[in-house]
Amino acid sequence: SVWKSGLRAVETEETSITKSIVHHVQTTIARQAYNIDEEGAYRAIAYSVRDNLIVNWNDTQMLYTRKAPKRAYYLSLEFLMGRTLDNALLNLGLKEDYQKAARKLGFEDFEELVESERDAALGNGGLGRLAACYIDSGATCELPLWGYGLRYHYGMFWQQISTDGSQVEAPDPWLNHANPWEVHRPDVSYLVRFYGHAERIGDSKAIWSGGQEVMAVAYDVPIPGSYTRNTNNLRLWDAKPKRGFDLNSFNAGDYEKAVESSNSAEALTRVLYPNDNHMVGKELRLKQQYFWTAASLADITRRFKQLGEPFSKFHEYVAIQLNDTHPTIAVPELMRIFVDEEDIPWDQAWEITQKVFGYTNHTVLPEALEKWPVPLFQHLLPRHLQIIFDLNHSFLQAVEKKWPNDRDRLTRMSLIQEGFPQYIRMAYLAVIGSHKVNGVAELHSELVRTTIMKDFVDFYGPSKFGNVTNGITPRRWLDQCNPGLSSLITETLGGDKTKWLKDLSKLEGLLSHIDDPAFQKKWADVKLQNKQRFAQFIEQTMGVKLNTSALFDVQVKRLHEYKRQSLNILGVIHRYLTIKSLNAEERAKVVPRVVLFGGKAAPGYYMAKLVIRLINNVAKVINADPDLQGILTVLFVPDYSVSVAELLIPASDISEHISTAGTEASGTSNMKFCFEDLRYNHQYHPTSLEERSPALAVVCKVIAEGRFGDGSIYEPFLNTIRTGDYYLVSDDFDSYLEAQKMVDTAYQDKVSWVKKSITTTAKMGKFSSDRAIMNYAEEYWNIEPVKLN
Ligand code: 26Y
Repeated sequence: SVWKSGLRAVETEETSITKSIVHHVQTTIARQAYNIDEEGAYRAIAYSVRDNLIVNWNDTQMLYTRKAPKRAYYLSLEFLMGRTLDNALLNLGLKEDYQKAARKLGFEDFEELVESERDAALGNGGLGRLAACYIDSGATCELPLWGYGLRYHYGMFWQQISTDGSQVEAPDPWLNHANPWEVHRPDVSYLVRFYGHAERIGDSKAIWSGGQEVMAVAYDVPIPGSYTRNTNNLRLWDAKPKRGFDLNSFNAGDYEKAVESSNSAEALTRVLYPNDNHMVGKELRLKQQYFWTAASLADITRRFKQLGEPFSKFHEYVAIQLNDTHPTIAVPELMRIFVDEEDIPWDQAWEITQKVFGYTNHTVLPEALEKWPVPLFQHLLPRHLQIIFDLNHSFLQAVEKKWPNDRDRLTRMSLIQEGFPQYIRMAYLAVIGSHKVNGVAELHSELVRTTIMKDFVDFYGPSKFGNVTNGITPRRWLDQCNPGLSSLITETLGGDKTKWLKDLSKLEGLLSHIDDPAFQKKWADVKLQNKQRFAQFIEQTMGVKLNTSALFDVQVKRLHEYKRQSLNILGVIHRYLTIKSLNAEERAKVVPRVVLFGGKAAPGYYMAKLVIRLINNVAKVINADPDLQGILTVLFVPDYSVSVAELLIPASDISEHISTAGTEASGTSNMKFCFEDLRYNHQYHPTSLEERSPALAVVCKVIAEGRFGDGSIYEPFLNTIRTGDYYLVSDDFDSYLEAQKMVDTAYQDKVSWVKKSITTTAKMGKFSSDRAIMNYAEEYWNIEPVKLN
């Protein structure tokens, strides 16, 4: 076949694959081949696949070292990877061979083996999953691109739903199971300092000493490209105490304190903070940010130094992308390395620094913009605070020069927000430290330019502020999770999967088949099979039967007020009340629906958790009502994750993106920017809920009266709608119901629905993360592909 010959040292003949698996059964996991369970078989297969990845990884890294191209580094505090085995096998083109080998060893159902892998859930949601898609595309596009992140011992929490319908969080100790996909590199380690004191010497340099030192140790995760041998690296840092434990305390006879101090070092990479789009100013979180950033920059500068080039050329070899403001401390850290450690004059150091960094903004929500108290910085990172104040000083001088005597402007643009305490505005620091800033969708980037960054656009000019529309990897999100559709597309487009999988614009070729009834039938059959696959999963895990001929209406995303799961569930209640009021004959005409919710709420987010509770209790009532059987089913799928998404998304007919206009960074729908005016109306011309939406008033009344369990529980939620209604649920409720009616009508015309579905897929080409990553490579990083043969 096309691909097999692409592997070098590790043979891919079926017999040698079997041999390699058996070898790992007997050695790596130390068992007998005849006495092995699913989990053991999964691990042996994973180690065998990893052998292939490592050979390719080594060759790729040697090639990059030899050719010394400019490299890009993606700094992200989150990489929401999900499972690796299936993805790696597909990218290598070895899935069938491994399937056959597994069968020989007595494992008929390969998917079951694949499912015994745990998700690597090192991210919250969109931003973390984006990072995972981007490193897949970086490898596929053969770009010299590495990711840098943290090796959290506990990933995103495991969400359970208690009997009263509430979210309960449990830890996710994913590393308690061996992780075959990482390579521990104790030889790659750096010391990272915290606290201590900074003493100025001269007018720009300083010496930072004392405090605490923590060791950062590298764990490398190979990232295979799709149908290429190029295999990139995701380097995750783990924290270790400098010397096992604190020797000083030990010698002083305080064994417990010694161990305690080692605990505090290891606490750094203990857990992923489960907040999404909401800033919580915890010291440990800032420590994580600096620890990861400092280790990554130390590693990047060490690699640069091996080239033997002068630091004046640093930006010709290094591009660093800041995934949101989380790594912004990298800006003063690189200045510290240049000025304090490498003796580079301040002005030159600043010029190079700005050329190195690019900053991606993912939100305009004020509550998500990072601000850190100056006193905390002073304590934890005294040298960085000096650098930030020095940078701010010369930046404000430049602003003053451009707009003399404009005090308001200086106050607005300062890196420091005045007050008690003062705060450091991380987004502004990221902007002044970067050569380019981008938003993640056309609409969002325009909002960045005209709202939160307006003053900076005036100062630097518009060319510094661009857009890179987000993308997703078609490998995981089409080929891997929807094999039925993938095969149908391949057979329709001429038999070579790699052609469209690596150039997604080729999907447009589907349009010429859109009127072919046989093709339409196959397309609809794939959807039905995906619904059946998902229904089976739901029956096994939740004991609920789903009507697979119903319209599957899905809203899966983090629980957040701005995303308005509230609007959806209130609409569901309205639908329920409407159906209840119909007679049997009318009911038979209703378009059946399965409404699926999924997503986690930040553990401290009271209102989001209350909405989860409401959804679950509405589901309980509706699903138990014989009048609604097969017509309306509502489910909250617990513990939504990458792996659940891979089952659920292919089964969906519609997906709801109903956030308040302008709040979802990557929302591309043409909602109007009218929320300011509407909020003004609420504040100054308060009208009752009955006036704003009689239909919604009834729904709220029914909740309050206790139809879905004790109504008083939901009072705080209902009050957010009755008064203030910051997220404009009542303003949009009636038109939301109208839109849902249109969906029902459209769904009844099966042929036209299938055609809509085909058109949607055919026009998805632009949203491949390959296009997005090439956009970054060309316009932000100035890097080029380096192909491994
Ligand atoms: C400051 C900290 C608490 C924080 C932590 C996580 C702030 C933000 C986040 C996560 C943000 C996030 O996931 N944003 C999403 O990024 C996606 C990729 O660009 C967008 O598609 C999505 O609209 C945006 O909400």
